[in-house]
Amino acid sequence: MKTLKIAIQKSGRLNEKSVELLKNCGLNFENYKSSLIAPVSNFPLEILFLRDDDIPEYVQDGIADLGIVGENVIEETEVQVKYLQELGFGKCSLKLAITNNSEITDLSGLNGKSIATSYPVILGKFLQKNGISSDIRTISGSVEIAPGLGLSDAICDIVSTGGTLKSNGLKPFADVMSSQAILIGREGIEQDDLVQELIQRIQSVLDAKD
Ligand code: PRT
Ligand code: ZN
Repeated sequence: MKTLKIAIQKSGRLNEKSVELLKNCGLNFENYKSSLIAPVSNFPLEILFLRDDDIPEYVQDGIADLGIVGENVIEETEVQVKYLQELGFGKCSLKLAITNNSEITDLSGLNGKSIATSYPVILGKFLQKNGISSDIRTISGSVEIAPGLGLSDAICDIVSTGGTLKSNGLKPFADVMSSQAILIGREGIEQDDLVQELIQRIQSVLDAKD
């Protein structure tokens, strides 16, 4: 019998809820922090624990059949994968933000300005759609400190409570995309009986929460 593989985040904001969801689906597995693969004892499934950034490509390339990852990461990596189920956790927004004393008042004010982000692909498409031409500065983390350091005029980053923006003297200015954790699968995998069984179990768990 074949064994499916599902990739979830090894540690970070989506790890705990992903593990909890799979356990609530009745799947038995050990969740050792040290192991990268956990076999499920009562379903033909293996769980791969990965950096979230790697999950979309692993699923696209068939190294994993399924994955749980934020929509922001899927869109940024521009992969060909199937959206199977919205999971309702990991909710956040990708927003443009400016300093509290910024003179920018609308999107067109970003023309010719620099924007720091870890999401150059999504931001680039958003700016193009809105006819704005800015200098995108890609940095991999601590984006919120960029304006204070004089590295950029604005930022585009993930916001959930808004606390990080506030404590860095920034204010949200425009919504670029909203995101949540999504169950993705490689193209065609949704036809598989085992995948359908798993999606049904996930949907029952999510329905029971409503
Ligand atoms: O190690 P690995 O690469 O796997 O993890 P990571 O550090 O890249 O990602 P992680 O664990 O931080 O986030 C995983 C996913 O959770 C993201 O891709 C989003 O889909 C989702 N998510 C939900 C968030 C947040 N909420 C969030 N608040 N991701 C990041 N943040 C950060 C944000 O970047 C900012 O620095 O939290 C800060 C803002 O939070 P607030 O509450 O102050 O607004
Ligand atoms: Zn990551």
